[in-house]
Amino acid sequence: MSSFQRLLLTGAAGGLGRVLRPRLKRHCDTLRLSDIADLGAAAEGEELRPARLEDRAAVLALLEGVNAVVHLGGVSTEAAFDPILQANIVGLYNLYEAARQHGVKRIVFASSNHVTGFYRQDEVISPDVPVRPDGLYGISKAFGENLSRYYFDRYGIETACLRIGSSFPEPKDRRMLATWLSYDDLERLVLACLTAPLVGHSVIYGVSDNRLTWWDNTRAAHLGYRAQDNTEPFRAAVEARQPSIDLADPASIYQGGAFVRTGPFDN
Ligand code: 15L
Repeated sequence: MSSFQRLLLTGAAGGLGRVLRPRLKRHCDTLRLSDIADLGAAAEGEELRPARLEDRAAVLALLEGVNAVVHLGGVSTEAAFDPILQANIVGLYNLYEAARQHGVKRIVFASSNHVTGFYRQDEVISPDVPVRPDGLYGISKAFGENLSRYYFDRYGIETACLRIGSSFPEPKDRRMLATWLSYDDLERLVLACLTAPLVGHSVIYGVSDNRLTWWDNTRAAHLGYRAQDNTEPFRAAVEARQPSIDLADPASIYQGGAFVRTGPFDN
């Protein structure tokens, strides 16, 4: 039996959206998919609803009749302020207002490790430390974490904010030996957040069980996420590909990697 009647997945045409699309379908009768990019053809049990997040009426319609939302939509990397403002700030407000109006009570929000990207790689931090965004993208994700906290405190809408590290088929470089989140662990994490009895407003780093870690997730144990993968099987290949690190490069000093030296952009 499915856990949900209808789930909404935004950003469904993006890198992680395409990974989660078939995996979430197993847990709901109907999976509603949204993006501004091409979503392809609808499989059985899927509903395609292209929508721009900054379009308030479209987002209001998008949340009608859904039990929970996995929100991956929006700008997913460092970029100019205007697109970030539209998709990640105006769009996120639209999403939470739509959730409030339709009585949707749980959202899994793809935040990012870039909310704390200006902490150093020789520090281990927990989600309780003050944010130190490494760019406009990280700032927009911090906004999302604050907005969702307000919607929990004021309206009881639960949100799990996932500060996702680097979710790719495998770690691409030495930084990702610490930040990698396998696709199977991503699925475990999202499902834990959708099904945990109590989420409240939780902030958790989305990371596998890597030997080297910069993030302490112990306070999010109530979500029941247990990572099962780690980067050790990839270490030798990654180190051979990237034999040395420039220790003076801000990208190897700070947790956000190359994001810390991206920009400025022309708007
Ligand atoms: C992110 O937030 C991006 O969405 C992703 O593409 C990666 O670059 C990741 O961070 C990372 O930090 O590796």
